[in-house]
Amino acid sequence: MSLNKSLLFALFGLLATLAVGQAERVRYDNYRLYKANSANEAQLAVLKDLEGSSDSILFLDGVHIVGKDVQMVVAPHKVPDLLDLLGRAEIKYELQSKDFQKSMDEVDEKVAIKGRVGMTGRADDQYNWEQYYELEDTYTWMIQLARDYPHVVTLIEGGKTYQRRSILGVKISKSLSEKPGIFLEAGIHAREWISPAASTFIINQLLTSEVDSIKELADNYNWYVFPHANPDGYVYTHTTNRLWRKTRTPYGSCFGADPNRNWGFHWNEAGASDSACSETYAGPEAFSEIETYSLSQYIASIKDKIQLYISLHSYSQYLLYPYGHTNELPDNVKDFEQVFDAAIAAVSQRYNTRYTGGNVYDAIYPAAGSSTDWAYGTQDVRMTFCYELRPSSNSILTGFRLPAEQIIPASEELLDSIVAMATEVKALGYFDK
Ligand code: 0X9
Ligand code: ZN
Repeated sequence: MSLNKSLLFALFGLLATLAVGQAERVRYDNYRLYKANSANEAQLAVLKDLEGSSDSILFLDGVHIVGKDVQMVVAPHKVPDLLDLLGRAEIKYELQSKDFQKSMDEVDEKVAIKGRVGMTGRADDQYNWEQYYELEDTYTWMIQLARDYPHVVTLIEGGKTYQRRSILGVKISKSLSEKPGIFLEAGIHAREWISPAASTFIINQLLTSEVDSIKELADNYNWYVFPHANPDGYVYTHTTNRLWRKTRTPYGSCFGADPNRNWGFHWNEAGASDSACSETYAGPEAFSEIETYSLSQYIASIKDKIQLYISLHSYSQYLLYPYGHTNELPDNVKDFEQVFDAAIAAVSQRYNTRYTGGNVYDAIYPAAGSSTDWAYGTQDVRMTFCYELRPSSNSILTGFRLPAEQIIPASEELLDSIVAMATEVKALGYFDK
């Protein structure tokens, strides 16, 4: 072989390695999906121990409550050990899928083809809500909005990520006069793709809708919207592992902390883990993650301008309010209940979609260190809510992968709900602060 040729081969090999290193996707071929259920504290402890110790088992739910189902995606080599452990602890379980990859492939999510947005300027190339987008596409769209609506849309930055990406947001403000503020945070959990998609739907509606109730929302409030509170995680769900949840900070042999367990209010007191391999790792300390730290600094800088804070997650169709670290109720719980009732009545109006919920600790599970608890507990934002969007809790195989044709209906009903929420929050006087 000539020198040139062998050099070429070497180069090709190097490029191939680089490409593989960057782009190879995690697959779940022959992984099994099990559902287990603990009958007592001892059994719960066995499941908890597994959750923090093995990344051959991906827990799709938190392990916090006796009697609550937990879904586990189990690597083939780990199946015998797991069944042995469950058997010895007499924990009840059921096989849900023999091949998790195949089950996932049966659901076509529809993802935007990279580089399509704005490439030709054709109408069907426009950013839309019939598909999911990559981070870059949404950022490009937001930057264009600031150009298209120079007196209304301002780009804001909630800091940088571990991998030095920008946490980009938009402020929507229709006039310079003082107005109450609504903060909308989405995408803090990377795999919950409906959350950023719904947030950009809302941005678009606030800017373009002719519907009176939506025009009022746009006219009467300043909006601060961050579609991607965890950009590194979101990029990783596109390039590598669709089911990634956390940030991408390396911690020993595992990666990432749970950015919704990392905020500095009763941090790590309940429903969070000390193990870096856990999906609910609280991090080594409060605000260890640059994403939560820098976004919290931004929020603190405008805290007097925000009266309502909304965090978007999926899935299960819940609406939640503080607290996550204790079953004690917030002092204005009566007001929370009143707003909650109006908001969940409104969410079902259009498509009969049923939401439930209440205070985090009782309605779902203990979960300390969330953004909404921090905003309520330390920033004096007196109305903070968390939506768990579609699908419902029994849609195990769709779960975080809500088909794209549901982005619009899920977002429409969410906006109906937020209209009702804002109306109620206003009636209670919270926007007068
Ligand atoms: O566990 C979570 O962080 C949320 N559920 S999810 O399935 N999206 O991970 C619930 C968080 C609710 N807690 C607060 N927002 N306080
Ligand atoms: Zn979430």
